[in-house]
Amino acid sequence: MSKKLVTSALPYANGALHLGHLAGAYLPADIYVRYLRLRGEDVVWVCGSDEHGAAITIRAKKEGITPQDIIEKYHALNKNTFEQFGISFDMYHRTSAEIHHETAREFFTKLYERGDQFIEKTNEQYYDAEYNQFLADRFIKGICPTCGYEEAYGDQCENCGSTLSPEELIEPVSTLSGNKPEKKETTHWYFDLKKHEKWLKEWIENGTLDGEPHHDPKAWKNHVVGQCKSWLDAEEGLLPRAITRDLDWGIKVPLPQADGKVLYVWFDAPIGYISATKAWAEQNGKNWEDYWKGDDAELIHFIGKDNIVFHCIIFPAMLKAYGDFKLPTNVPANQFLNFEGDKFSKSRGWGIEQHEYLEEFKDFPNKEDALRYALTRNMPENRDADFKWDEFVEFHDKELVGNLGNYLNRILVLTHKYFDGKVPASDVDLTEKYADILHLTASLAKRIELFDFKQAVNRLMEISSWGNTYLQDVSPWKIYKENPDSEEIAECMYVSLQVVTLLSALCAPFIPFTSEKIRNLLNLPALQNGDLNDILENLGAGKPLIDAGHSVNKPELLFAQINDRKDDSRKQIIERQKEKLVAILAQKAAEEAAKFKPVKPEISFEDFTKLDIRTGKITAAEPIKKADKLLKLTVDLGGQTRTVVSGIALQFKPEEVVGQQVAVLLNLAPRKMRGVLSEGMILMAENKEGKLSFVQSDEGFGEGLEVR
Ligand code: B3M
Ligand code: ZN
Repeated sequence: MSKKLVTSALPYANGALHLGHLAGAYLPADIYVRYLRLRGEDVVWVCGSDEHGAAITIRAKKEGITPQDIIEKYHALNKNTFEQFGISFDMYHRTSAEIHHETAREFFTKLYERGDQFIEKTNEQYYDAEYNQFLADRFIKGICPTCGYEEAYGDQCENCGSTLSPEELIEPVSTLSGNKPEKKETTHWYFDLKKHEKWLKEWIENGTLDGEPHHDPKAWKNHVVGQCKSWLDAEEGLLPRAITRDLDWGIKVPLPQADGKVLYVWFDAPIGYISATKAWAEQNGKNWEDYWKGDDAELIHFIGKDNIVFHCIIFPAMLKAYGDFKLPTNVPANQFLNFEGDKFSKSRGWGIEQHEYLEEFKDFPNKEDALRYALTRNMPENRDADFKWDEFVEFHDKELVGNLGNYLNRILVLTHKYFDGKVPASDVDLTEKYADILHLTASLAKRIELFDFKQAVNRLMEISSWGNTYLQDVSPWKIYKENPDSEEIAECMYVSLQVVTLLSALCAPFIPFTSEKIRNLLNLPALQNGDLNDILENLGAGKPLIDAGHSVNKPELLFAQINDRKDDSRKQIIERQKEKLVAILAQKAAEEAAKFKPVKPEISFEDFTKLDIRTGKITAAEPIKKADKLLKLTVDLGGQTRTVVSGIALQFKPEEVVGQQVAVLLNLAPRKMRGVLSEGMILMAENKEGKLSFVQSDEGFGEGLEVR
C-alpha cells in the first residue's frame, strides 16, 4: 500500500487565521485525509507554525515584545483553534523546534557542498544606518510600481499581489527608522534555479521525471499548472533566488563566513514538512524516510494560490537537488475566499477570524460543522469564492437542517414509533434498493480523490435527498393507518436505517462532529480507520450496514434552524455579524465624505457658459527642453488643430499620449510656456495619490464635440 504524506501550508505564527485560510489549505486537506483514513490508507498529515521571517520581527517591534513572545502566543492560538474545528493533523509542529533547525541546516549544507547549486553574490542592498541593519525585503516599504499602492513591501504588494524586489519600489523607506535607506555591500547565497528549469518544465507540463511518467498532468488543477507555466515560460526564465538574509531571527546560515545571516524563511519553511514528519515518526515509532523517499511514497501539498511557486517550483527543485526525495504527485492549491464581496482585511475589520467565530457562535449548536459545511459548499477550488452570511444561513437551514438533520430525525422517530427503537427485519432485496445510492457514493469517493470537495459534499446531500424522497414515496405513516403490521413498513424502515448508517460514515470527512453524533444516535461504535472499506463492500454486495434487531437511541437534533419563529437567538448571532459589516461600511463612507474637497464658491450659469470645452484627440507629442514636467501636444479638434502645453510629462511618455481622446478648454487666454505658445488646456482628473487620467469615454467620442 502506498504511503501518503499530506502537508498543509505552515501558517506564520504572527497572527490569527481567518475563514479564508481555513477554506484554502486546512479544511480541504482535512476532508481528504479523513477520507483516506476511513479507506484504511497509510497517510500522515503534517503542518505547523512557520515561526521565522521578517514579518514576525516587525510585529514584535511594533508591539514592543520579543519575536519569541509572538510565536508562543500565535502558535498556541492557531493550534488550539484548529483542534476545535476538528482539523485533524497528525502533527502540528513548529519551525522553532531544534529538530527543524538541524534539518534545515543539514539541508542547506548538503546543497552547499554539492558546489553547483548555490551562487555566492556580493551586491549592494538597502541598509538602515540608524539601526545598523540590512533591510530584509519586508523592512522596506514604498510605492508599488504596478498599482501605485503606497504601502507595498519589498517582496510583494499586498494590494495588487505582484511580486517585487526592494529595488523596484518607488520612494523606498526603512520601516525601522522611517528614513530613506542607504545602500551597502553584503554577501548572500542564491539558489540557482536555472539549473532546474529544464526538468521542471518536463515535469510540470508532461508529468514526466527523468524520462519516466511521474504523475498525470491533467490531474493537476488548471490554475496551478497555468501559474507554473507563467514562471517557467517567463522571458528571463527562472532567476537565482536569494536563500539567505541579513537578519537575527531565523536559522543561522551554517557557514563560518555567514555571521549575522539566517536562512530565508521560504528556504526553511517547506523543510518544516520534513522535520514535522521526523517529529511525528519519532513519537509513533515510524521511519520518516518511508514517507518521503520510499518507492511507494506519495507527497501532496495543500496550499493557497499565493504559495504555488514555492511548492511547485522552488521546493521540488530543492528536493531534487538534495536527491532521494519524492516530488509531489499533486498540489491541489485553492484560490482565494473573499468575504461579503471584499478581501479579508484585519485592519479594516472585514472578515472573521476562526477563533472569533468560535467565540461569537459559542451558543450556536454544532457551530464547527455549520462552518465546515458552508466553507466546503462554497470552496474556492478553481476560482475565487465569496463567503456570505445569507448563504451560510441558507446552507444551514435548507441542507443541514432541512435535508440531513430532518431525515435522520424522521427515521429515528419512526423506528421508535413502529418498532420500539429496533431495526426491523426485512427480506427486501437491498441490491435493488441500493442502486442509486451506490452510484452516488462511488461518485462522492471519486470526487474526493480528485480534490473536488464541493461536488463531493453535494453527493452527500443527494444521498440524503434520495432517502427523504424514498421515505416520502412509501409514506409508511399512511400504510400504518390502514395496516400497522404491513411488511412494507418494516421494509421501508430497514432500508432507511441502512441509508442513515451510510450517511453517518460518508459525512465524517466533511462534518465529523455530526458524524459522531449520528453514530451515537444510531448506537453504533465510533468509526475506525478502514471502516469505509467494509461499508463500501457491503453496499456493493447488497448487504446490510446495520443489522436487524439493533437498538437505536432516541432522536436528538443535529442542527437547530436559524430562521426559527419560536427562537430567534441564532438569527441574532448572524444579524450581529451583518451589523458589524454595515457599521464598517458606514464608517468608511463617513471617512470618504470627510475627505471630499470643499466645493468652490458658487458661479452663475452665465459664468459657466463662458467656458468653451471641446473633445479632441492628441495627434503628436514631444518633450520640451529643460522642462521635465511639460509636453508639447498637438490636438485635433475636428476641423482645426491646436498646440497645447500640458504638465503631464512626469506621468506620461509622449508615445503614450498620442491617440488619446481628450477634453480641451479652448478659450483660455494663450500663454507662452518655455518658449512654446499654448492655446488651450487639457482637462485631467487627479486621484488621491496624484495620479492623472484623461477625461474619456469608454465608447469613445468624436473630435470637436462641445462639452456643456
Ligand atoms: N508561512 C506563507 C503563508 O502563510 C507561509 C507558508 C509556508 S508553507 C511551507 O502564506
Ligand atoms: Zn501593487
